[in-house]
Amino acid sequence: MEAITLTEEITVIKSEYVTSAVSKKTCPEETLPEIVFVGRSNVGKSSLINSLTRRKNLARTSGTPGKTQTINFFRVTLKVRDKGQGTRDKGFYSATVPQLSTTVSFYLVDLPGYGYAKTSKTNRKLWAKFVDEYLSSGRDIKFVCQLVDMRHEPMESDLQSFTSLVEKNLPVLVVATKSDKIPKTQRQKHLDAIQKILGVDAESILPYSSAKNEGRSELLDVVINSLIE
Ligand SMILES: Nc1nc2c(ncn2[C@@H]2O[C@H](COP(=O)(O)OP(=O)(O)OP(=O)(O)O)[C@@H](O)[C@H]2O)c(=O)[nH]1
Ligand SMILES: [Mg+2]
Repeated sequence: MEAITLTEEITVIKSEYVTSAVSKKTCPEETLPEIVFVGRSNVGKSSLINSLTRRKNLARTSGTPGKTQTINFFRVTLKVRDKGQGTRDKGFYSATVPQLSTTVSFYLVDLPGYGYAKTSKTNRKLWAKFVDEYLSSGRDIKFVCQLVDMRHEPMESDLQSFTSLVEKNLPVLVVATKSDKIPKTQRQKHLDAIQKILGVDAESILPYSSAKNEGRSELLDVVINSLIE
């Protein structure tokens, strides 16, 4: 009989749109842990929320930058099943400890992007103001995903955004999006450039493809760890 260790199994059991906010006051009253997505317009914030929840149109996406214009809250419930230690005999699995399962609920928070020149200056200023107000409001933000397009070096605006999150003492995970657009052999080079410009170590960058769901289980692991700490 061969002894094996099985890891946790994470399943999204519910995901729903809750509300759109444009100020601290219009954020949901119900407090839940929050995980936030920031980045340039068109970097793939809303697509990542759909990939994570395995929903096609939970968050609205577009090929044209400037799609998301409000702070959008999505309530998500995950089931985590700790399969425990087990033994496998001729393909049959028998657990030696009871299987435990826990459910956790939290918000995924989609933000308007920055850096899109075609949106009016007034709008951009307004978005930046309420996003900053939200990020500084003392809500229960577990961590923020700073998205950068894996194909390009981070821009000045990305560095500014990243620095401002760090200054707010928010834990930040850098997510390098659209990884499917770069051949596997080229990826490390791109990750190195991002690492260097943002001044983070390799473990703080997660390559992600919403098109292929690459990076999904790694990000779900980070989510679970942030929630159970
Ligand atoms: N190939 C590929 N395309 C992607 C990926 N993620 C997003 N896209 C595309 O990028 C475009 C922008 O995606 P969105 O998710 O709307 O981007 P956003 O960051 O929410 O943009 P704003 O709401 O305007 O700030 C869409 O055409 C998506 O299909 C990905 O992982 N791979
Ligand atoms: Mg969006």
